[in-house]
Amino acid sequence: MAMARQRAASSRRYPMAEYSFKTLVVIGLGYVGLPTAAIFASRGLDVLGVDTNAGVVDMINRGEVHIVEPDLGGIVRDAVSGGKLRAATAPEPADAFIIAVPTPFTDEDHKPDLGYLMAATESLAPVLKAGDLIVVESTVPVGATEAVSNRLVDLCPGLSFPHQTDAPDIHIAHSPERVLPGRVIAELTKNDRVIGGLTPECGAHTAALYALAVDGECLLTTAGTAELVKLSENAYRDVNIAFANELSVIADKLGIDAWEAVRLANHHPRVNILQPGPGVGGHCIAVDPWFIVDSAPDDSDLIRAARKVNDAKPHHLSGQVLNAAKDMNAPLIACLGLAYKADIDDLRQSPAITVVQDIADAGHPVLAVEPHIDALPPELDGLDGVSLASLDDALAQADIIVLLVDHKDFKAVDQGRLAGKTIFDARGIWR
Ligand code: SAJ
Repeated sequence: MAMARQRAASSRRYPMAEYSFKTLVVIGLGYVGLPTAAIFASRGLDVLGVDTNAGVVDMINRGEVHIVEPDLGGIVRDAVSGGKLRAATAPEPADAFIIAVPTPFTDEDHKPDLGYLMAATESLAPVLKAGDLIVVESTVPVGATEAVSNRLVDLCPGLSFPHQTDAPDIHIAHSPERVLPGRVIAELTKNDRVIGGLTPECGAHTAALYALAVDGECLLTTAGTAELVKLSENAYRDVNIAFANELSVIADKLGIDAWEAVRLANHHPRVNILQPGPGVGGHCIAVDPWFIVDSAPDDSDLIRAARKVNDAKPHHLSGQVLNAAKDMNAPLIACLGLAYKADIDDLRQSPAITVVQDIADAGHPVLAVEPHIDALPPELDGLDGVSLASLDDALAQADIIVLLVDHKDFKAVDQGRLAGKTIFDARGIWR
């Protein structure tokens, strides 16, 4: 941590002492905001977490968490019982504010929906004072951090903002979260941070804040560059997963095992193909590339094509399953896993849900197995023939088994129990 402090300090014009942080408000207590609030609290700041969901606020104030994420529960419990972390539904005055709210896209045309970001921004207006710092951690399209500054000018007539002057009352920066669900706590502190200030001082102020919690390097740039960097990281992964998924569709057609082909190709010293799967889910990789497409629609053919390949993959898989079901008499189909990836409870944008929907829409009963939830998600609840089942029941009863998520429990299945059943292993774990 000392090194990170030094690096941050060396890139600033003013001595570090100029910025001191006793209080922090984190807006949005989801997969990123809650761990961020808890880590800063564990490093000694008095942290208020803000969420519009009163149920989440109550849970956190009891020292409990609403998210499955390794090590998060203990850190939150300790921070709350130590009096360093509390939650509320509205912000209070503080030295710094981190915004970590969702930035989804609109269903119809994949345009960024900045509604939550702007609502969070507006909620800060009554509590801001000269000298405060606002950091946007949410993944946003290029230009959104400046839009935050613009919005506040109208709401806070007595204060100056960084798009107006080099020496504003309020500093604003973008510092995108880059943590991998399932490894959030480690990655929050270890990963390097890209920090894009609307002015260089905004960046330095932000680096001083993150140096309190981050052991990785703080890399200073402009807000626009930081915005594009974050989007590029996820688009890069999406394009690479699309390559693996397209290859697996081709391999299926040619009667070749895609995972074996990928494994052997990866023996080449300069080849590292990712793993084919049922498609790409989650709140980031399936969303963020569209923000680039929206900013430059005429110049983003590859990024758009990757999105289409990955979005088509669950339908390719359900087509294969339905094809096999045609030749069977009223088969019972089990789908193993609803989460968007292994060993988490997050179902957002999950391709597994699309596969279950396709199979149910074709009139087949589906036993859905997801060890991390205890009720079907709204997309599947009430869908004719879909029920939540235990792994044991599904393995005992189903004629067709579709493995959608490489959860630990599914990897551990004794393959003798699959004998006589038709298997679609979309993660290549039972090969
Ligand atoms: N997937 C594959 N094959 C692979 C790798 C992933 O099919 O070889 C699928 C997964 O099953 C999942 C999806 O892709 O459905 C995305 O999973 P992921 O583990 O690649 O990434 P996320 O969405 O959980 O987290 C990503 C990370 N970004 C990058 O790795 C560039 C994380 O660092 C970001 O912080 C996060 O997005 C975010 O919040 O933006």
